[in-house]
Amino acid sequence: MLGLIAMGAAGIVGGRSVQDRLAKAIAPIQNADPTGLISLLPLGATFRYYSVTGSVPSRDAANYRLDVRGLVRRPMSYTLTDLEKMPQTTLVRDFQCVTGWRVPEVQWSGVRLSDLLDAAQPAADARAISFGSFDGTYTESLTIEQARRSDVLVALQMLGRPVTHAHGGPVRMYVAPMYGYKSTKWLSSIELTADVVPGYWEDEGNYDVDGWIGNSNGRDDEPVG
Ligand SMILES: Nc1nc2c(c(=O)[nH]1)N[C@H]1C(S)=C(S)[C@@H](COP(=O)(O)O)O[C@H]1N2
Ligand SMILES: [Mo]
Repeated sequence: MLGLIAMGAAGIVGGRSVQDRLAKAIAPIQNADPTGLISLLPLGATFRYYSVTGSVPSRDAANYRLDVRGLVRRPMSYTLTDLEKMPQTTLVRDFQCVTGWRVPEVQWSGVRLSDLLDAAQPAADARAISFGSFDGTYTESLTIEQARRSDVLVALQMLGRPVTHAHGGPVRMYVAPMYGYKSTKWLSSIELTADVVPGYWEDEGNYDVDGWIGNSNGRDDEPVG
């Protein structure tokens, strides 16, 4: 009881309470875990399934579309088959969430985002990308320079098989050099914008817009270099 009161007093830091941040970090786990048990387990080397919305519709080759739009000369709309026919890149990297869990050596395959940007021909004033999800809520952002890196993929495969619905399939982002929140699940749109539009957690959780792994955001107990 005393401990709880002490935590409450210590919780008001920098205008945003620790409890507030914790509640927001834990909420996505509870959304994906109606039993509430997962959030009681110690964080280990396994994936959490995150969604900021209660349920997400399934999409497959019959109805999946990825739109590339905004400040581009050639707006594009890709089917899953279109994406599968493009050159695929495979990466094996640790996957790390800012809340402290990390999965070692995860294999990802997909189309380089830079290939999709080349096809769309960004206008001269396009300096950033805003990613949309068919969950209807989640958003993320990158600068064009970050988006053109060869380790930024529109991922079709994860762990050697098609990305599952729970992991954001059929198509999700995989931004290898950044924390997991930059990798939008259930990817539906790639919009070129003049300036960076901060994403869902950058607004709601005050996460860094530049989510480089190692810049711990003050949330990660064991950053990797
Ligand atoms: N659409 C959507 N994408 C998302 C999220 C989300 O809640 N919704 N969570 C992000 C966060 S914080 C992380 S760590 C990863 C988790 O991916 P996973 O659910 O496949 O483990 O997805 C990211 N992409
Ligand atoms: Mo995360």
